This record gives sequence, C-alpha cells and structure tokens, in this order.
Amino acid sequence: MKTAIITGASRGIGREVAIKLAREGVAVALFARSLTELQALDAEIKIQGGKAIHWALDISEEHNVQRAVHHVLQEFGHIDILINNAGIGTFKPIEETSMGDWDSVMNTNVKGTFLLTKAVLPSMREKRSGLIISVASDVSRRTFANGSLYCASKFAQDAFLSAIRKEVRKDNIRVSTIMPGLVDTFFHGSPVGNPEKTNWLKSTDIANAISYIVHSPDHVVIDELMLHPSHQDY
Ligand code: NJP
Repeated sequence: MKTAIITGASRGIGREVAIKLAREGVAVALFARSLTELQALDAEIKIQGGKAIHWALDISEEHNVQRAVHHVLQEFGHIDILINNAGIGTFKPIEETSMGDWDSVMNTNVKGTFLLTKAVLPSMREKRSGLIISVASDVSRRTFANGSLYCASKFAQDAFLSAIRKEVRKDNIRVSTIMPGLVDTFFHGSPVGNPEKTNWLKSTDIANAISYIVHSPDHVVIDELMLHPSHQDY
C-alpha cells in the first residue's frame, strides 16, 4: 500500500487531497495544527474504508516535524509521498507588514517545506524512491501590489524545491510543484462558497492534479503544473 504525508490536511486543498488519495487506496498521514478537524477527517476516511493516521503540529517547529515523521514511519513502515501543502498568506502594504507577519508566513511556507522535505528524505533515499509534491502558487512566478511577503515566500519555496529536484533525482526521488491560481478554500480567512469565488478553481481541481502526478509511472517526472480558473486575469 502506498503511503502519503499531507500537510495542511485540516481543511481546503489538503483535506480534499487526503480524501481523494485515501479513496484511491493510499494510506494517508494527516498533518495540521487543528486536532479536532484532523480527528474528524481521520474518522471520515476510515468510515469510507480508507487508512489514515493524524498528528497535530506546527510544521515550522523542527522537533515536532521530526517526531511526526518518526511516528508515520513507525505506523506505516515507509513513506512514499510527501505533499507539502500547508501555507498561509498576508496581503498588505509593506508599511503595515510586521515582523510577526514576516515570521509566520516565511516559517510556514518556506521553513515548513524545508523541514518536512528534510525529514522524509533519509527514508526515501534508503529505499531509492519517493515523490515530493508541493502546493506553491502561480505567484511563485509573478508578483502583485500588497503581496510582497506572500510572493517572496512562494518564490523562495519554488526555488528551494527546484534545487532539491536536481539534488535528489540520483536517488530516484521525484519532485513536483503545483502552482495554482485562485482556489475557493478557507485561505486568508475567507469562507468557501463566497459568491465572488464562484468561478475560482475548486479544491477538487487541485486534488485531481495531485492524483494525476501520484499515479504517473515512475519514469515520468512532472516538474511543474500551473493551473488557473479560465476567468482569472494574470
Ligand atoms: O488554504 P486553507 P488552502 N502548521 O487556509 C494549514 C496555496 N495556494 O487550502 O494548522 C501546520 O483552506 C491549515 O491547518 P491548521 C496556499 O499558499 C492557495 O488554499 O489546522 N499546518 C490548513 O489545513 C497553501 O500553500 C491559493 O490551521 C498549517 C491549511 O494549512 C495551499 O495552497 C492560491 C500551518 C491551509 O488551508 C493550501 O491552502 C495559491 C502550520 N504552521 C496557492 N499553517 C488559494 N486558495 O487561492 C497553516 O496560488 N496550516
């Protein structure tokens, strides 16, 4: 049975990815900070016949990331797939952007990706296979006013992953980056289903893209996948 760690699984894209992969027969390890939401998703997946475990943690805390990955290895025996999905954003003029904003966005989007990737690599290297899929953003490649911090974090995340792709391919580990445009999730505190978001991508669109990568044959590396809703200007 294939196994996957999914960060940011408590809601939005990560939750949808977890449900889809579990239905497709992947054992899923659900990571996020909100324990109650993780417990509910874990139970939902099990009721549907899937295999799940969960671990509540802040992905920017190295010790907790190491403990969580160790727990997954103990429970599942191996890790085939890491999905770096957890992420946050703040959108303000630079004068209003605080050190606290800087630390929380950079620590989640960049440091979290670094810590999870570093933690899973030894076991993937040992078995000479693995798949690391990360949800970055279309703003890993473009910028916009009042998005300086979020754009900087997503450029950094993309650059980190692009270099890692070259570093680990000798061990048969594939690194894929998804770059979505606007997705109707809970991102930045907005409720799912707001009328203004009717034409945005849905979490299921990103889950389908991730499933496509997961089920691609071993000799195929999908370096990058950029998706936009057909009505988005960019
Ligand atoms: O957002 P949301 P999305 N440690 O808010 C978790 C990117 N993206 O699904 O910890 C651990 O519904 C949080 O869980 P919790 C975006 O940058 C989006 O849209 O319980 N987990 C929740 O499960 C991000 O990388 C759009 O609060 C942490 C999840 O992250 C990815 O899509 C456009 C955490 C966020 O769920 C998924 O975001 C785009 C931490 N420190 C890229 N901090 C878009 N929605 O339009 C947060 O280009 N989480």
